[in-house]
Formats: sequence, structure tokens, C-alpha cells
Amino acid sequence: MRGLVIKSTGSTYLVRTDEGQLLECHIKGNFRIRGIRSTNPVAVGDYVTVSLIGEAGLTAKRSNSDSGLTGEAGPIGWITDVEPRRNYIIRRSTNLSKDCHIIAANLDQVALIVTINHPETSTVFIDRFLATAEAYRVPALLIFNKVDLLNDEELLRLQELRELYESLGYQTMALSAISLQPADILPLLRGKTTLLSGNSGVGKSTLLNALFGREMARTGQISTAHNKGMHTTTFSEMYELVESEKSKVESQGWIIDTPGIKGFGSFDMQREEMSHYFRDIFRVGTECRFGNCTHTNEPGCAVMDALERGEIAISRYESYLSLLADCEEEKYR
Ligand SMILES: Nc1nc2c(ncn2[C@@H]2O[C@H](COP(=O)(O)OP(=O)(O)OP(=O)(O)O)[C@@H](O)[C@H]2O)c(=O)[nH]1
Ligand SMILES: [Mg+2]
Ligand SMILES: [Zn+2]
Repeated sequence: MRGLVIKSTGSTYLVRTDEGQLLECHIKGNFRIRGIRSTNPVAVGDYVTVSLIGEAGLTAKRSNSDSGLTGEAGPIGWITDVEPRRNYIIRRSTNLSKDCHIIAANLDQVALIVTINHPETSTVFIDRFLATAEAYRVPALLIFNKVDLLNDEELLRLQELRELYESLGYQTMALSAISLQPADILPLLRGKTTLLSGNSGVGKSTLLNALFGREMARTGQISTAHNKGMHTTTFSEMYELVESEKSKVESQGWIIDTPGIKGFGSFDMQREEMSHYFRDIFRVGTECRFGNCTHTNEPGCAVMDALERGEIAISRYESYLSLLADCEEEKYR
């Protein structure tokens, strides 16, 4: 049977078969992408082959241990194969790890949810995320949330950042998920599979709930002591947007809610290619004197000239340097 992985808890996967049946599955076998080590061989958004474990085995299994089962699904199955992915978004599992984590697969776009404050999303985080989306060729858009909470100074900052990213060709939106009407954002999402990502507490699950008009996922408070989210969402899960007209129910796409992430560790990005993932730096970099210019200290570097003239944002250049530094570290890993 073929199915779509709609939820992943790390050890178990919820698979919706093409026939519409929900199966709780475990993995059988060894799946790898190009020999890289991933902490999750199967991700939300993957199309997989599943085989049912017999009904008898199933009953025995259920009564032996209820732990690990979500109770949402009926039968239990094995995932025996993963179909080749159209694309995916990936990050390093932890700062020091050699392993990666596939956030989700087979995406039409990623929406990075960011907040100017409560909590503050850093530009380094934004740029690392965007660079990864470029590297893995997934269209990205930026959603600035919680505009209702911003003071005048923060509203200016919002304007500044929107202009910066729009000038790079990224679509941006500013909104308040708490007062969002589905129609405000549906045109952006209709017919697509969209990944919601961002730091903890920026309002990913709140946005999801607003979109569906009811509570699909739990939301959490922001810690007043640290002005940070509390990692409320712990599993990735995808939700189907459906619209029913008369007796016909039609799929309008999928939204993937994911756990908030702290840092965005780059994975498998080569030093020589890093500038390709920064649209502004790449554009100007074609005019550098040396073809293999790293834009750090070479004579005749057009990027550093543009930086001096204020034509490349300092924050962008700093993010670029931080990713280059990752590559340096990589050598010693
Ligand atoms: N004022 C205001 N609060 C918001 C808005 N969006 C979300 N919040 C609040 O921010 C808090 C965190 O929201 P969540 O939706 O749980 O954030 P999340 O991104 O899903 O967080 P994790 O699951 O931890 O990654 C909740 O208390 C929400 O009510 C908004 O637009 N305005
Ligand atoms: Mg959440
Ligand atoms: Zn250069």
C-alpha cells in the first residue's frame, strides 16, 4: 500500500494511505539519502510503502504495550520503502552533530514565521533558513507575526526588514495570527503543501488554528523571564485544508506544523557555493576580480565594495560569514 506520512513522533509514523485509512507505522529496513546520516530516515510529507501487520499480531501488540502508540490510528503497519523525494528541508540535528534532521519532504513552499519581538527572531536565523531553502530549491516566504504587539520603533524595524527581504525577491506578509481570518492568507496557501517553521513561540500553531477556524494544535505561552517560546509543539504534523461545496469535499492543500527550532545549523553546504544561496551577494559577486572570491578579504571584491556603499545589508553579510564559519568548523568535525 502507498501512503503519505502525516505525523512523525520520531519512533512512530502516522500514515494516511491512498485509500484514506490511517495507519500507525514503524520502520522496517534501512533508509538513507546519499549516504548522509539522518536522525529521521522518514519525514512528514514522505510517500511510503506500507505493509499491514496481521490482525492477530496487532491485538497482541496492543495489549502488550500501549506505550508509544498515539491511539489515533487503527491498525499497525510497517514502512518498508520511501519514494524518492521531490525536495526537502534539512538542518543539522544539533550544533556539534554530524547528523541531520529532515524537517519535511515534498514541499511546494516554506513559510518562515518570524517575530520582531515576543520573541525576537534574529536575522542570522532568517538568513540561514533562507539559504537552506535556496540550497534545496524550495520557494520561501516570510510571515512576520504578532504585529499587534509592536511599538513604534519595532514597527519601523518590521518595515525595514520587509523592505530588505522584498528587495531580494522574497514575498513577505505582516499579520497577527490571533485575529487572522482564513481568507487573509488562504490565497497564499491554496493548492500547495506549505511548511511552517520558525523559532518556538512565534505563533506557528496559532496561525494553523486561525486558518482552520478551530483548535487543531495546542499553543503555549511565551516565558516572561526569557521572552522565548516553551516548545509547545513536539511533533511535526501535516493538516489537510479542505473546502466542501455541496456534497463535494475538495483538498485545498496541506499545512505542516513543526516544533520550534532554536538555531538553524546548515547541513552539507560547500564553502565555494555559499554565496549562491545569498541572492544579494551572488548578484554582486559576479563582478569580483577573482572567480573563486570568497568575499572576505580579496582585492577587487565587488561584494565588499557594495557592502561599504550600503548596497548589501550588513546583517546579510554577517549571516553569510556565520555560514562560512560553519564550513570551517566542519573540517574539524
Ligand atoms: N499578541 C499576539 N500573540 C500571539 C500571536 N500569535 C501567537 N501568539 C501567542 O504566542 C504564543 C505562542 O504561540 P504558539 O502558536 O504556541 O507558537 P509556536 O510557534 O507554535 O511555538 P512552538 O510550538 O513552541 O514552536 C501563544 O500564547 C499565542 O497566543 C499574535 O499574532 N499576537
Ligand atoms: Mg507550535
Ligand atoms: Zn568578492
